[in-house]
Amino acid sequence: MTRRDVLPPGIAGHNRTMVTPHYAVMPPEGILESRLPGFEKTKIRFHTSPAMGANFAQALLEIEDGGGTPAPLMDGLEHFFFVVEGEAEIAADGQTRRLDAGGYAYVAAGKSYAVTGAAKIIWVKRPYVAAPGIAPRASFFGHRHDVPKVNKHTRGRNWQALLGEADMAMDMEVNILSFEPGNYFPFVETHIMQHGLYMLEGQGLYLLGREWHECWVGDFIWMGAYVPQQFYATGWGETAYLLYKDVNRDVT
Ligand code: UGY
Ligand code: MN
Repeated sequence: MTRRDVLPPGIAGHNRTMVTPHYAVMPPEGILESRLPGFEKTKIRFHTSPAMGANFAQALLEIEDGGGTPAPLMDGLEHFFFVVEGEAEIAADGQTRRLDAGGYAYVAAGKSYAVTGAAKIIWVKRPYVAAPGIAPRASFFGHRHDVPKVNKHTRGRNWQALLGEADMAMDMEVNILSFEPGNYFPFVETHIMQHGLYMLEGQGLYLLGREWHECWVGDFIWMGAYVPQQFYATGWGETAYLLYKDVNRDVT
């Protein structure tokens, strides 16, 4: 039983929501659903979009059994799908894989995509920024369990680079950062890159600008460019979050 099962939604939320021009903290209970053409029996809860100031869009897809995209879609964007719960069939550029929780797909810009199944899926999409003389990567699939955990900076803080790291063909990374209880960043980060963060496991305190925010499983955080950021994992188990980051491009 989770905390959310035993507390009324108003209490569980206790107004943790915060949206500023530089960052946003959004607990799941307040994120209302959208529906989109091309998706059946699917609730789409947008986490962020350019309307918030983000250079990408992120949503949680909640697909009922038998729902999803009855036909492949194509919109010129690059896409990332990560299965949080359930099982999904995801097609990328004509290739289909059945993915359980932790499975993911990268769909190269301008290629077709389709998603069906009974699942909760994080969906990231954005226009691809090409690098002169470097061919973009083709679409591909992966699973969280197959990506090595790399220890960085402090003991107990591990990174998994789902889309690779420092690959100049890519204009974004999606990483899973995991923290043993009590672990933290060794310094406050301030960087040009934006983030979309989805809490997969555990809980902690996030410093954004000058304020600390409590965050739990299912929360979304948007961090705009140059937002000072720092994290302390709290609770008794491992904490992990999925983290979008725009990288490898000079956009000045
Ligand atoms: O890669 C990152 O920028 C990461 N350390 N930031 C974060 O977790 N807020
Ligand atoms: Mn960062």
